Amino acid sequence: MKERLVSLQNAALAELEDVANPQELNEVRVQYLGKKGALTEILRGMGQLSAEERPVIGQLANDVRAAIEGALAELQTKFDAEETNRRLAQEKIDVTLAGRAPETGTLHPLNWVIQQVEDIFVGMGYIVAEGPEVERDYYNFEALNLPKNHPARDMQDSFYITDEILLRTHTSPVQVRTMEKMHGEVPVKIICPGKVYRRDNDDATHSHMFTQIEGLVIDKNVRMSDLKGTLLQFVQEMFGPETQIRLRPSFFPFTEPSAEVDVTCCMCKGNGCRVCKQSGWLEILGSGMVHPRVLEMAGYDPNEYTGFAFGMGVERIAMLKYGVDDIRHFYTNDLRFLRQFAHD
Ligand code: 2U9
Repeated sequence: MKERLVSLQNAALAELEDVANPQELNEVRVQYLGKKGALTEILRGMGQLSAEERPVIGQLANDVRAAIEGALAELQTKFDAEETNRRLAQEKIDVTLAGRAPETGTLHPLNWVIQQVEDIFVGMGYIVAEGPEVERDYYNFEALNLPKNHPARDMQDSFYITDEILLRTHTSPVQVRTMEKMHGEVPVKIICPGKVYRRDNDDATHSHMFTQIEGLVIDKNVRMSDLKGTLLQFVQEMFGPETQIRLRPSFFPFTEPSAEVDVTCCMCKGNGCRVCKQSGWLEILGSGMVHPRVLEMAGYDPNEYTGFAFGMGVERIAMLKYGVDDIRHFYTNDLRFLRQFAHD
């Protein structure tokens, strides 16, 4: 048995000399030290040994195991180091290589128009105000002189959440909330951009969600001529210095008197074209003097203060300014469309 153990050790160590990779190393390990390996096989015969022989052979068997395990571990360390070196060489990165520029997005055309309109009005001393899109019936309708039976409050036209709560149909509630917060202080000079919701069927010119910008000024001695001068200044900065405006009488429950505002067509400079249907004019705004009841409900004495307000659809402005023929282009996020508005 002693001879068998010694020759087993010699055979194992000789075989290990020719081992070239971790797979072969493992095969040798299984062959000699595995559960069904050669060493186990020899040790099975231990039972037949005498009481004197057993500890001697046992010790020898342990030495043989230790010698083979030592040789295996040494080779394993060598293969591990080789593998580490191989990976270090293969996965080396050149930190001096020039980086790849990240792809940056561009401002969405609607946000760009909002930014331009805000810049123009901030230049005239206005403050930008925002408010919730889920709104109370009171702020969206009641406070704007739209009584309970008014057709614009029809359940068919608005997205109601409960009897008292709905998705705002215009940004006007932001103005009402601002007036309340000002507690009768003047001047109020605000511009309110934001999303609004109406139960329309979507088509080339309608969307159930669109973007508005409304403005409100309240002070002493605010007149219709202030409204007209403000809007003229705005459209000339927005569409070019030759742009003219024309006011047509209109009706809104929250303004009196009310006017719809046309600008000279930015496509044909007022000469008549397909876009303006040969009229030379494009409708872009609604406006008027704030209704005395609206002032009063929000805490402003209509005998002391007057105000003007106006509202515009951002999509419509963008469509006219950039010649976009379908409002749905703004929401479908086709990069070929959006990239046309990339600018510095
Ligand atoms: C308060 C008082 C008055 C806001 C106004 C309009 C006229 C208007 C439309 C333009 C196109 C909506 O997007 S659109 O469909 N808006 O015509 N909006 S005056 O009047 C107000 C607002 C708030 C407290």
